[in-house]
Amino acid sequence: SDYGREPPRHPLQKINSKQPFNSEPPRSALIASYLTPSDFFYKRNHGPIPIVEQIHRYCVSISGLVENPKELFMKDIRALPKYNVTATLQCAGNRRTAMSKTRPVKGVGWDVSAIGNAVWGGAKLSDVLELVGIPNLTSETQLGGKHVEFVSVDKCKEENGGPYKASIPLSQATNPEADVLLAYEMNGEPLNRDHGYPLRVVVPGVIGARSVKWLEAINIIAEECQGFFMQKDYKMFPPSVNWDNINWSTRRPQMDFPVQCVICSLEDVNTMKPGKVKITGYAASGGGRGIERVDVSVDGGKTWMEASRFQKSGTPYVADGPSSDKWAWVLFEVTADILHSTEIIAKAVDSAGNVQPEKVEDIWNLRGILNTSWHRVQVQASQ
Ligand code: MTE
Ligand code: MO
Repeated sequence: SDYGREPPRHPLQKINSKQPFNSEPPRSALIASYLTPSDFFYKRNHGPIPIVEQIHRYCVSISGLVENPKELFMKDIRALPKYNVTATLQCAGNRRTAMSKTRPVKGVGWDVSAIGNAVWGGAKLSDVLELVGIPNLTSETQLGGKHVEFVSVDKCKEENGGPYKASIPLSQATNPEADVLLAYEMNGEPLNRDHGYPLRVVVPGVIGARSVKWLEAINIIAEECQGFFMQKDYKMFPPSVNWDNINWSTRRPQMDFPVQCVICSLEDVNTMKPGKVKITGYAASGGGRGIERVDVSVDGGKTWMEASRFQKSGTPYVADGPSSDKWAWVLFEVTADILHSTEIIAKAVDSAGNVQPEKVEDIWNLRGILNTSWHRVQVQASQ
């Protein structure tokens, strides 16, 4: 079958679906380091992993509304200035399993680890687009509301066997500060097959679905990409919409991810001896917004403590500060005395003052995306 040549995966990856392959690491792996090693990085696929054998023949075509359509080989992309961007990738379906406990939702079940933080190395999309005559301009009149579509080589059943695709606005694609990359490295190593070898898009601050892997074509188009994953999936609906009354065209494709925060040092239910407990996890927001604050409660939300936040050790983390990685998560840590059985909660505030919803019920949606409700874990104190 098409699934006969899948790459090897680390045995600690918890498999949520085999074909296509979807897996996430245990919670504890995420807080073991600021950068997530590719072995522990979640894998989110909609079809078999493509095989690219003759790398010197591999090329990306750039066409559509451009003056000079081009085919770029890996050597052409490597000849452009190389950037290393630390960016967190998060699947819109992260924490879906918890949402489905309120009411069933459609989609692959994920615990809290459909997220990872890596250094992506590659060319800036804005530089690539200059090669076909599109200047680095953010003026809307110049760009005329156009979009940049990314097309892969994988075969997805949602696309009737066609490739995975997505688009972003041309204004974001041509803006060097948006740091959109065509990446060929992850954490200093060549991308591996699971993560898009030989070349993938990385759109920092945006749900993972727009970071197309195994990139084959870039099209400059007048309208948003009409593919399944833009128009019939990865859209946020209110709790009143169900599969009988859904009208997909009433919503826009989700782009930036909202502020998120998760405790990773504990499972959903824990037994422990009363005493001091270190509570650790991640917090991240989309659109380049930093994390202003992380609040932790060890009494079910009656009182709150502020957690300390960090990215690289040694440098103090300041939200949106000059030395912070603006597209990356922060890890947080707080130590508390736990004397009785209780509920521990974490929630974050981003640099725009956005907060997380308290209850998952209030943001339930039929596709089970963007579960950013306060993260809760139960602790049973045992003598
Ligand atoms: N690109 C292709 N070609 N095919 C896919 O199935 N999945 C998307 C995105 N890019 C996908 C893709 C989704 S939904 C996510 S969350 C990220 O890739 C996951 O990237 P990762 O597997 O490297 O973690
Ligand atoms: Mo995703």
